[in-house]
Amino acid sequence: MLELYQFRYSPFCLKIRMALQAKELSCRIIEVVPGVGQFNIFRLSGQRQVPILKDRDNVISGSSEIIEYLEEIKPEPQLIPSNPKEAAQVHLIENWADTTFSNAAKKALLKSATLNKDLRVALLPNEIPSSIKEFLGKLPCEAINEFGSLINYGEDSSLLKSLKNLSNLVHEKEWLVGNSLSVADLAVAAQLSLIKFPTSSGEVISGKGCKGLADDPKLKNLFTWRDQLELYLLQNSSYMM
Ligand SMILES: N[C@@H](CCC(=O)N[C@@H](CS)C(=O)NCC(=O)O)C(=O)O
Repeated sequence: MLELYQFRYSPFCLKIRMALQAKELSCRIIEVVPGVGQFNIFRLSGQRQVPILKDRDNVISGSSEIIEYLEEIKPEPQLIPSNPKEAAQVHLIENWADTTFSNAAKKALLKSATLNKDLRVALLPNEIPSSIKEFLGKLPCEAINEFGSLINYGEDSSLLKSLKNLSNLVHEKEWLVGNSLSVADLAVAAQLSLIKFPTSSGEVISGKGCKGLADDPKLKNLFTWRDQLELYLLQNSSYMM
């Protein structure tokens, strides 16, 4: 049985859960506690980040490497096209989503969380006792608002521009590259979860996200596309444990 070590709200872990769903692979999900739980991740994989995938004696870290491994053990449906031009497009989009988009989305979410008590509390791990959650929720914004001035969602923000470009890309076409689902779709949809959490994140946080982006009418298409992608994958999801 495959085992996925993850953080519940990590977009990189969501990317892997979506790939597992697409391939209809059964998997045991192991929730890692940020901090102490990462000692075990280091012991298993020699580095501290999630996701890691364990398949008997094989331990794979890095979401792109995990998806390449899944392509090997279950080639269908193919998430990396065989056509070299399409494969190049997929890798470029995946790399952009995993780096530039991911960093900008993380900063945008941190900014929103510093300004919004409910979001801040919802993002805390389940393991934190409710009394501490309550205390953290009450901290004055200024005390933790070091990111407050970093992000600007004005017309010229590069994050907003990229999201509008993506919104146009998915307007008439179901898939970002070619005519079928690829890792480009999964990588983009996964990082979008930080901008607006999807239904699969659970009712505590679903629909919450970055004020000024999650509710921007120009990005509505993009979130609808992501929600439809989740529904499409959900059809296969009864195997997650
Ligand atoms: N390039 C890695 C990025 C993974 C990553 O950034 N994981 C974050 C969670 S979203 C993490 O484990 N952070 C904890 C840490 O860096 O200590 C991938 O594609 O899997």
